[in-house]
Amino acid sequence: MLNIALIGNPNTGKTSLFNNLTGTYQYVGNWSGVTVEKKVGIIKNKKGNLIDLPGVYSLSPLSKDEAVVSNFFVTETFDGMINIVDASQIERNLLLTLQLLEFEKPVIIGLNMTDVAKRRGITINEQLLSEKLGVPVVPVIARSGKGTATINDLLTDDLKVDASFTLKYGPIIEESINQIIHLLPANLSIPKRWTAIQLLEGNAEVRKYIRSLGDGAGIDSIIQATNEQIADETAASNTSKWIYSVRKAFIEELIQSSVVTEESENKSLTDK
Ligand code: GDP
Ligand code: MG
Ligand code: K
Repeated sequence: MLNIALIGNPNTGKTSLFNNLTGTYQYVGNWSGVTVEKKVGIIKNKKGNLIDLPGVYSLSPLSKDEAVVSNFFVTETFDGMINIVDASQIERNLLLTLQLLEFEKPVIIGLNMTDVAKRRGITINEQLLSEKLGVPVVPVIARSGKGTATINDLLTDDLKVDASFTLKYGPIIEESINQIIHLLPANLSIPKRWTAIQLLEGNAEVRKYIRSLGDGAGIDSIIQATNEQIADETAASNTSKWIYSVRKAFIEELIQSSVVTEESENKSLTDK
């Protein structure tokens, strides 16, 4: 049985896609310790469960929804993710996507709201986007169910990572990543590079988890020294802003090559 996480920004069509991909049986409860709804359904192709995570813009927890998602990543075992991306807001949505790809598990991108994007004159070269990110990109209209059968077909037993995506964050951060990786427990069950990046960004849930495994002060001093070095030697004021700017630059380049926006006459911001 596969366990697949459904994850994306708020209001991108997660619930619509969830309902399209799962049958009538749904388990609804709360995530442990918090009053955030947890919903699990059986995928129509019977290959496993789909877990609906709260909508978030980033993994670094500022809200209890983001804490739920970070906790899920560090404590639950799952086989892959469906990342729902709003095609009409692709630039902002891809910031989360990059953090998901860094987790080194299979990702299928469900490119949703393609009808809205089309009306706004946005054309996305899915093939190119898929090549650049190393994962399948499936255009869908979650509200009507269009394209969701393709996602269903991709959820097979041999779901695998085709290409491992790596974004380099420059010499200061890369050096710190290496130092942190050496301090992480050898048998850590989550990817070390992802963990190091999240720690450097200041993900408090990930820090709590690593501390619970018994790590001492070593990691904290690397995080602090990195923050100081970034503030001194780069245009950014701290590590998390630096990491954000590297991701942003990567996304801008990606969009320049794979997204074309035409000036359309009836561009409406309220046509969802
Ligand atoms: P969630 O907040 O991510 O769970 O998103 P929902 O599934 O609740 O969808 C948010 C809104 O967008 C709802 O009004 C949906 O009907 C609408 N919606 C979802 N998918 C699409 C789509 O592909 N196209 C359009 N036009 N609207 C959509
Ligand atoms: Mg929802
Ligand atoms: K600076």
